Order: sequence, then structure tokens, then C-alpha cells
Amino acid sequence: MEMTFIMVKPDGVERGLVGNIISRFEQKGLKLRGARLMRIDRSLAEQHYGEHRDKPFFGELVDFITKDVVFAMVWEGPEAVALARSLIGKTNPAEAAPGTIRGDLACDVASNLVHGSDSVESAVREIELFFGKLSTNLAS
Ligand code: RTP
Ligand code: MG
Repeated sequence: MEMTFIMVKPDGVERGLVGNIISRFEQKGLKLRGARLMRIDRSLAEQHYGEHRDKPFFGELVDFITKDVVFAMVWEGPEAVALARSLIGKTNPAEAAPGTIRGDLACDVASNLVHGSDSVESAVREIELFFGKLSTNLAS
């Protein structure tokens, strides 16, 4: 079994889409192992999105993800990382297929509702980053 880190971004919480997004993961058959409503500080945001540090949109991305609360989750299942990325859809909602979260519910690349780990290694790193010691206590 594999675990992945999923986060409803501030736009998704603000728009009341947490339940809709959770439902899609549940309906797919993934299991919810941890969840946390939290505010991200700049340090955590910069670590989480560290791979994008040199990109032109980095400042805007950190501002966006820290502006209000997020809903952080851990989901488990066979190939959970790839399954979750396919449910989420492409980064740019204009390219995301209908039926995906971004394809159905978003229209702007900066406010694309949800984050999903892009590899098993990223998932391990991000779960530790957001759930810390709690990650050893995730429901099993
Ligand atoms: P995420 O990490 O949030 O799950 O998104 P992702 O893997 O689909 O995309 P990634 O390349 O990791 O980019 C992270 C987030 O940065 C914003 N972005 N803005 N203005 C732009 O051209 C641009 N490109 C990326 C998006 O909000 C993206 O989700
Ligand atoms: Mg990414």
C-alpha cells in the first residue's frame, strides 16, 4: 500500500469544496488516513514548494498558499500517488480533463484547488512535513 499527501488549497476551503473533493477520493476507493485543517506559515510553504524556488511564480505561489487555511490529508491505496494525480487533473485547469477536480471545478492555474504529491518520495517528505510526529500515528 502507498500513501500520498493531498491538500485542499485556500481557494478550495473558501469555496466550500472540501466535501466534494473528499468524496471523489472516497468514491475512487482510497482510504483516508489523516486530516488536518491548518494555516501554513511562509517557512512551511517555502519548504513544501522548494522545487519551485527559482520559478517566476514562486512568490505568488507562497503568498497564495499562506493566505488562509488549507485542509491537509493523507490518503492510502494501491498506487495512491498516481491515482490521486489522475483524479486531480493537469496543473492548468484549461488543460485538465472534465471529470477531474481541476477540470470540473477550477479555471485558473494559480488557484487550482488542490495539491497532490508528484512521486512516492515527495509523498514521504510532504507527509513528514505536514504531519510530523503525527505521521507515525496515522490511522492504520
Ligand atoms: P501542486 O504541486 O500544487 O499539486 O501542482 P502541480 O504538481 O500540478 O504543479 P507544479 O508544477 O508542482 O506547480 C505548483 C503550483 O504552482 C502554480 N503554478 N503557477 N503561473 C504559472 O505558470 C504556474 N505554474 C504553476 C500552480 O498553482 C501549481 O499547482
Ligand atoms: Mg507539484
